[in-house]
Amino acid sequence: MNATRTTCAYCGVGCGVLATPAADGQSAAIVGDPEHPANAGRLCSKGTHLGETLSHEGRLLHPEIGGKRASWEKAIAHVARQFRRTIEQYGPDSVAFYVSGQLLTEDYYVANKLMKGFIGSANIDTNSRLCMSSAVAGHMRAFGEDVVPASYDDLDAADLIVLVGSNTAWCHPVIYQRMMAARAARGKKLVVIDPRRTETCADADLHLALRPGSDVALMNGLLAFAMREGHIDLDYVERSVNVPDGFWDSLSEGHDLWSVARACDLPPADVQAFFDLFAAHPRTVTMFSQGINQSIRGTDQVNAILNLHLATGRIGKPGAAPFSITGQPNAMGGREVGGLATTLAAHMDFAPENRDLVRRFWASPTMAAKPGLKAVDLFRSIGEGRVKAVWIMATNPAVSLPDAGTVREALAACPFVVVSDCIANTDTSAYAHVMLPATGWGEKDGTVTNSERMISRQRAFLPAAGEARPDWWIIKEVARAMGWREAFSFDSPADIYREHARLSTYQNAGKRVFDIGGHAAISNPGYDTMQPWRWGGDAFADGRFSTPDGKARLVPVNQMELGEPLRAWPLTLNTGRYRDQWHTMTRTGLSARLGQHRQEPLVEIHAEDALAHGLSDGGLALVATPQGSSVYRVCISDGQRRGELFVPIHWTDQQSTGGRTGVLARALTDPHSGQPGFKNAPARISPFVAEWHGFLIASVLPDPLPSSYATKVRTKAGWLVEMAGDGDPLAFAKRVLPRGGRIESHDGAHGQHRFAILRDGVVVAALYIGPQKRLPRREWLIAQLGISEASATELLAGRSATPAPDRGAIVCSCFDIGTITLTKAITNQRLMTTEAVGAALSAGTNCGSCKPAIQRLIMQHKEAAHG
Ligand SMILES: Nc1nc2c(c(=O)[nH]1)N[C@H]1C(S)=C(S)[C@@H](COP(=O)(O)OP(=O)(O)OC[C@H]3O[C@@H](n4cnc5c(=O)[nH]c(N)nc54)[C@H](O)[C@@H]3O)O[C@H]1N2
Ligand SMILES: Nc1nc2c(c(=O)[nH]1)N[C@H]1C(S)=C(S)[C@@H](COP(=O)(O)OP(=O)(O)OC[C@H]3O[C@@H](n4cnc5c(=O)[nH]c(N)nc54)[C@H](O)[C@@H]3O)O[C@H]1N2
Ligand code: SF4
Ligand SMILES: [Mo]
Repeated sequence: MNATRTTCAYCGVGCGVLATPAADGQSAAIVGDPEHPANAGRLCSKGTHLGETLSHEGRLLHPEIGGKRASWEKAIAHVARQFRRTIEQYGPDSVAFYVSGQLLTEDYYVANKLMKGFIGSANIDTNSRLCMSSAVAGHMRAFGEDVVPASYDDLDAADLIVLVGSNTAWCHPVIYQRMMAARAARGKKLVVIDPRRTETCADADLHLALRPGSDVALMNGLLAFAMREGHIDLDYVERSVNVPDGFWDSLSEGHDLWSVARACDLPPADVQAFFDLFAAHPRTVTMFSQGINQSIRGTDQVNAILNLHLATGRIGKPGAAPFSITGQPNAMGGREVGGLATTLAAHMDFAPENRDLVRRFWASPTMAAKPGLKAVDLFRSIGEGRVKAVWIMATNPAVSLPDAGTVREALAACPFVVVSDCIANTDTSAYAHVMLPATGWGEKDGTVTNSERMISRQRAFLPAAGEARPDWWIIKEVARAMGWREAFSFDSPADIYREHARLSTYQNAGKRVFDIGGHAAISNPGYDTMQPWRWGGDAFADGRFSTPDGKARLVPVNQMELGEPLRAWPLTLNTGRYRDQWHTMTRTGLSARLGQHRQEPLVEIHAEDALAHGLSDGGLALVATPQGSSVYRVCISDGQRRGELFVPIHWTDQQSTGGRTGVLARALTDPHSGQPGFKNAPARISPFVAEWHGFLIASVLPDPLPSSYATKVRTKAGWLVEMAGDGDPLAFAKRVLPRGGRIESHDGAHGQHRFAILRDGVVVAALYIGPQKRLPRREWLIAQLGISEASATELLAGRSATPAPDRGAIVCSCFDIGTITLTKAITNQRLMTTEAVGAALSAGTNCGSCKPAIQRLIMQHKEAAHG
């Protein structure tokens, strides 16, 4: 069968993929598309293992009303009726949509048109509010339009790349690899600004582990330095930038090197080194993401970066740009259609002339008059009973919104909740009155826009699972059932794309850069064969911006007060992502290979803090904030600053009783963008005490997992469950172990209990309980599941009688290579580059996502050898 050209389901890099479906219709061979400009054939670990996430396991296969199977006809009529009634009784602002940067542009366009143009409310917001709304607000303030003035080519052309609040090596791995390739070829400089030492720092010239939330002080300090040392591009500023009165005066005091170093808690020499690098390399790209956006001063932080680039003229030139990199595959498409409650459509806001224009174009009977509720406020309104019907599409707010506990209470109290998802059981679907099955990646058709404004096609290569339907189809059917048949008579994604393109150009006359009118009449075959293309070209290269006077604006921003930690909450909680998991794990959680990289949610902590709080590496800890608490596995890390904790965002009720980061985050938001400050919450930590620790390896899981801490991860032949609990371990074993031939051993003196269950001589489960430090290593045991010739003594010992060398924690998920194997090879064979390691062990030679980790092991070896 021929491969289908499509685009990766995950991050905003937007890599091209070639997918060849297998005969079973539930898996596919996946390789990078060598012709796609974003990745030229490369894929990261998540993209590489997409094929393992396509099975129908866990899929929602038909509509449900009140938990019972229903026909599409009934489900659509029911949703339309409930929304209509609510609107008739309480007005259009009593209903809402909460959508997602993981919808395709066509889905997004129809949802936005229905809410803003026909229901007549702007209560449609998206999870992009949690993701890059501060970047949007910053762009609007500085440029007059939300345009990202950068491309991946700029990363190739730059002499200096500054990564601010971005763990690129894990979150945008293919971009990271591209930067590293250009660095190897041309020796460009790399600076990473992040309180944590992440793998992104593995090959950096400079890492500034600044105090969290002090980025404005650093950027303003650099701007003041540039002013003092003559690095301001006066001609450019004169021609293209509007400077408010007093702007420069405000930078003349308190921005000397020492003040900046103190505010950021950095060595002055490091700050100076950064400033000198900036001064020496006019071709600078500053790439930023959640360390900047997810702050209660996110918009100011964005503008501090934009100010720097505008004042030094480092914008609109090859290799010189501020670059807000997007997280989700279609965060940019969502901006284009106006999916945020605060924008209208096609890069227009709610100014009267824009409202009028869009109203005429849509022939809208009831155009929304004003911006709608932003995500956090939207869910607050649901909780207060003002919003009475909500439709959630392609996002999991019961996990991902801040103060997720209160969000759940709001959903539980909401009279009518509709959820469109591909997966049946999510933490959010637990609250749904109606569930609508959406087609997933590989089954749906449409377009997405990546971080650099490149529009690519996603194409179907698999049949829809069960009765699943594309999101655009579901939304337009509900719109038609609500009475707007004519306006929603779309027959295909191509129909929708053409209308979207027509709106972008309708009476635009060069006012907005977003104009894809060239595709207003694209034919169906033209749409089907569309090649990846970038809109907006070299935006702002002519020094003209989308403001009335054509000039960009410097925005005065001040460093917020950071204050001292409170006695009750002595620590700061930082949250973020793991290399091999995607958000709430509904898809990456299906892959055994991706599950190997991090098998549990960890709380990373500095050794001295661990000591001070009585924690040991590998033990469990309770992390608490004023909002809530959850349990994590302790990981002592020299990459953490003192006083700071880091936890991942991925774990949900579906995988774990712990690691519930959503309940810890505060619902505090940036005043301009409404984006929550996810990266920074006051916290405390204490040991989580349990009478026993254990783990279960099983081909089928017991349900529910009856212990006070349990977290599961998929393995090749089943599951690994890490657990801790109180009470009699033998009674516990009885409850969780499946039927079958049982072998067991007990060492009462050490509190050790070991069990294995065999059926027809095949290992189906094994359970080990004891004090945690004495538990056997997992890898060998995991490999015994489903095997028939395992020996009883070996199983109970937890290791082979002729043990293979221990690999250590898996680093390379493509070739199953662990830290210990790598470290040994680096030391014994003197492998001093990632290429040499690749040649010797293959590690890092497939997707390359683990190269930064390998690089770090090489650096550690060099440091040890020299120190
Ligand atoms: N593997 C993987 N990749 C993903 C995703 C995923 O779930 N998994 N999700 C995608 C999405 S939607 C997004 S939005 C992106 C996010 O991509 P990133 O923004 O790169 O990811 P995060 O881990 O959220 O946070 C980045 C870094 O910000 C740092 N930070 C925290 N506070 C501060 C601060 O005050 N100042 C500075 N300078 N830095 C700070 C954190 O320590 C962290 O290392 O990733 C995308 N890619
Ligand atoms: N504490 C903390 N919280 C955070 C963050 C953080 O850094 N810290 N980051 C925030 C950010 S940047 C983001 S982007 C969010 C992400 O958070 P979410 O958007 O809640 O996470 P996902 O797991 O991506 O949810 C997507 C859902 O859509 C479903 N889905 C997938 N494809 C389709 C489709 O085609 N159609 C439909 N209808 N459904 C589909 C999936 O099964 C899944 O249930 O989390 C935010 N929350
Ligand atoms: S970098 Fe990885 S996750 Fe992102 S689009 Fe490319 S292959 Fe997909
Ligand atoms: Mo995101």
